[in-house]
Amino acid sequence: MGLFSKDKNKYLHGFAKTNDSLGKKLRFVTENKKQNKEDFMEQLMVTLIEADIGYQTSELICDKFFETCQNYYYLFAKDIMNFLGQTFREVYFEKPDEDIVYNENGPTVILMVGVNGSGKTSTCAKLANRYLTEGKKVALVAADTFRAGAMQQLKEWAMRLDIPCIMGKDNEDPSSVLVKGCRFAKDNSTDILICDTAGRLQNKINLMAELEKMTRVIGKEIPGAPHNTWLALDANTGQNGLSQAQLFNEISDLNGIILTKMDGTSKGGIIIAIKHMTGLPVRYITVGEGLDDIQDFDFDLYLDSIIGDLAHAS
Ligand SMILES: Nc1nc2c(ncn2[C@@H]2O[C@H](COP(=O)(O)OP(=O)(O)O)[C@@H](O)[C@H]2O)c(=O)[nH]1
Ligand SMILES: [Mg+2]
Repeated sequence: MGLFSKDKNKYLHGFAKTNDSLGKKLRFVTENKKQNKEDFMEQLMVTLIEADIGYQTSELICDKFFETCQNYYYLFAKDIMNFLGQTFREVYFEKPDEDIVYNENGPTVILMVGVNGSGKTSTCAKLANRYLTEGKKVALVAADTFRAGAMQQLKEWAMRLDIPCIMGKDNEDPSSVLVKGCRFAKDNSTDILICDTAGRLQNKINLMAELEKMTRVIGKEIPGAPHNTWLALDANTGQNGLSQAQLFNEISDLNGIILTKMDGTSKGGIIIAIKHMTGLPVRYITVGEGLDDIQDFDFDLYLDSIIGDLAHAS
C-alpha cells in the first residue's frame, strides 16, 4: 500500500513504547545472559509475559528458541536477538495471514465489533478516511443505537469527511439500521460500507444472538456480506484483550483485529499472542485520535521496531 515509505517514522512511533519496554528488556536479557539454561529461560519467559505475549505463546517461543539455539551462551547478543526475531516470526506466521475480502460485485461491507470504549467509532472514521483517499465511495452506518451519543459521534465524523451516514433511532433494533445501510449502499453504488455497532457485552448468549442477527440480515441484503468482521481491541487491555478476542472469535465470524491505542501501550507483544491463540491477523493499528492515525499492520516493521536496533548491530 506504500504507506510505510511515506510514513515509516510515524508507524514506528506506534511501537516506541513497546520498544522501550520489550525491546530494552530483551536487550538486557541477551546482553547479560545467564549461563544456566533454566535461569536464562526463566528470564526470557518473564520478559515475554510482561510484554503481554501470554503464557502459552511465551512458552512456545522459548521452546522453539532453545530447539534452534542450544548454544545461546556462546553467541553475541545480536545473534540471540536474531534467533528470537525468527522465532517470533515463525510463531506469528504459523497460520498465514489471509487477505482482506473485497466484494467484486457490489458494496464491500465491514462490520466493526468490540466492547465499549475499544475504539470502534473512531476506527470506522479512520478507515472511511483511508478508503476515501484511495478514491472509493464510502458510507457509514451508525448501528450503535444503544447509547444516545454514539450515533451522533459517528455522524459528526461523517460530516467532517463529507460522506453519508445512515442513522437509526435511539434503541432501534441495530439490525434494521444495518438493513437500511445495505439498501443505501446498493442504491448509491457505494464501494465500502462501514458499520459501527454497540459494544454491549452483557452476556455471551445475548451478544451472540445479536451478532448473529446482524450478520444474517446483512447477508440477506448483500450476498456474502459482511465481508469483513473486525474486532476493535484496545491494546492497553493486555491479557483481557486476548480473552475478548477469543470470546468474539468464538461467537462471531471474525476475520481480523484492529489494535487501537498502540500509541499508549508498551505491551505490543499482545499482537503475537492474539495471532497465535486465535489465528486472527491484525489488519490495522491505530496510533492516535486523528483521522490519519491508522496504519496497515506490517509484521516485519513491527519486529524491526522492537528488536531491530540490536539485531542489526554490527
Ligand atoms: N490515544 C488514542 N486514543 C484513541 C485511539 N483510538 C480511539 N481513541 C480514543 O478512545 C476513546 C474511545 O473511542 P471510541 O471510538 O468512541 O470507542 P467505541 O466506544 O468502541 O466506539 C475516544 O476518546 C477515542 O478518541 C488511538 O489510537 N489512540
Ligand atoms: Mg462507539
